[in-house]
Amino acid sequence: MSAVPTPTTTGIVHLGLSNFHRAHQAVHTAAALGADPGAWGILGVAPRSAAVADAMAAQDGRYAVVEISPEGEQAVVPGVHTGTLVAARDPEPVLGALAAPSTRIVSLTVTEHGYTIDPRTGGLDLDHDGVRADLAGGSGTAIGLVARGLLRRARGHGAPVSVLSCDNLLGNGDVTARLVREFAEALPAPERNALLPYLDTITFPNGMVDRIVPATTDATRAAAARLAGFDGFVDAVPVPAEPFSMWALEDRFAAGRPAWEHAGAGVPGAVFTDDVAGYELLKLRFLNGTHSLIAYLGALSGEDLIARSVARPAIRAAAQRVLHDDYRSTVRVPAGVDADAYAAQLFVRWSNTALGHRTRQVGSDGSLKLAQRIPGPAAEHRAAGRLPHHLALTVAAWLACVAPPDGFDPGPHAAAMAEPARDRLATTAGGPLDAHVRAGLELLGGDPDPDLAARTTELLALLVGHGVDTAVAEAAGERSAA
Ligand code: CS2
Repeated sequence: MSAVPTPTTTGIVHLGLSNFHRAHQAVHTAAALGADPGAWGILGVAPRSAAVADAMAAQDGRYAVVEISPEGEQAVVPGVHTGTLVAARDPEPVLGALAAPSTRIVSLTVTEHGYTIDPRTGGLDLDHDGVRADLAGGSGTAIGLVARGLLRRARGHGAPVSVLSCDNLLGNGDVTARLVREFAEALPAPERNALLPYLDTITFPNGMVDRIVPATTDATRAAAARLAGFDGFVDAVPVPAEPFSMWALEDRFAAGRPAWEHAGAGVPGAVFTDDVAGYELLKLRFLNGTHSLIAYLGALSGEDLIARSVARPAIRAAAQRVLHDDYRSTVRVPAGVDADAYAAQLFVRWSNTALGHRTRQVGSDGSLKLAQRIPGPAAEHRAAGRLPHHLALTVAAWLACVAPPDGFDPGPHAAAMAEPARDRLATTAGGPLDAHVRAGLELLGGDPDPDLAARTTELLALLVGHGVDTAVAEAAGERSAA
């Protein structure tokens, strides 16, 4: 249950009322305020959907985080939200909150998809309809909304603020800063000239976020009812989460921050470090990169859950290989971190069957997620003359799931994955496999390396022709001549 009285002042406006925010930043903020109270209540802003925002409002901002481990469940009630809004429905109050002098942090969990990045350039997608509408005065995209909120601050009191991305993007603060700046530069002169100098006075700290947070189910609601014991209402929007949580951040906050270094509410304190890049690479590659491979191979094997997927010997072996052979050598492990222990712990975290984390959730938005996970390490291996077979297998398994070659049925879990590039990839799915693979690799970024493309094509042919076990054995160089 909540250890802290709900704060009354909003210090943080958070965009993206996702389960991830509600089980990570909100819980770390509860820990911080439990140890060191302050004016750091969170106003939660949902971009479009009113479901969670309205349910939370009806519950006075309270909800339970149900921590699920194989040993059992326990509930924590963060109780740090001062209110909720829906940006598409209430744009004016949201802009007002972003611009309020009492707002000292603007944070985001809008997923890789929400940053409106052009995958070809890595910059802001100026052809995106939403970005164009926002440049003309709207505030419908995350970057547009942040920029318009900052513009209002710039034209008003001019007090500094920090913009804190909590998404799985490499250099998430730097990326957000660059996108906001590109947006500002594309504005008409009066707005541009007001916003650009203000951007120099604020900060965009980088951070690494880590907690596995599945979607809410009826089982989560039943557990919350059993464990959280709210008086007078049934929690409609509890969040399931694994017990593990980690947050590594740069301590560059232009207008202060909660004392997130404190442990509490079931989570350890955040790590403040100048080497966030090391933590990000470790996490994005060891965890997220391997997670993607498990999800795609699992879905292709008919598995609904990550835990059941990683329990399959072939998938477990492939996960070990991608992590240790293809990711590990590309990560400069931060001082004081035991990479072996982190890797071993990952397999325990992924094996948490009770958590119910689904292959379709991790496999969704693959074109955007893999762009963060594959091209960087693949290029490092190619530059050193090595072929990263299991990165090729990851791309092949992604394509088999979301852009299956004609005549191949990847099964219901793959079919249920959301993929923004599905239509685009479908245009090459009926043609030669090598052209299809090239199109897929191009979408992840850059000019595909020919050897990587050829290896990916071979593995895709095996996946769709002979199944997961054969493709895994081939990637590991263990396929018998027969
Ligand atoms: C997962 C992440 O869906 C995904 O792509 O890899 O959401 C993962 O569960 C979190 O990043 C864990 O910190």
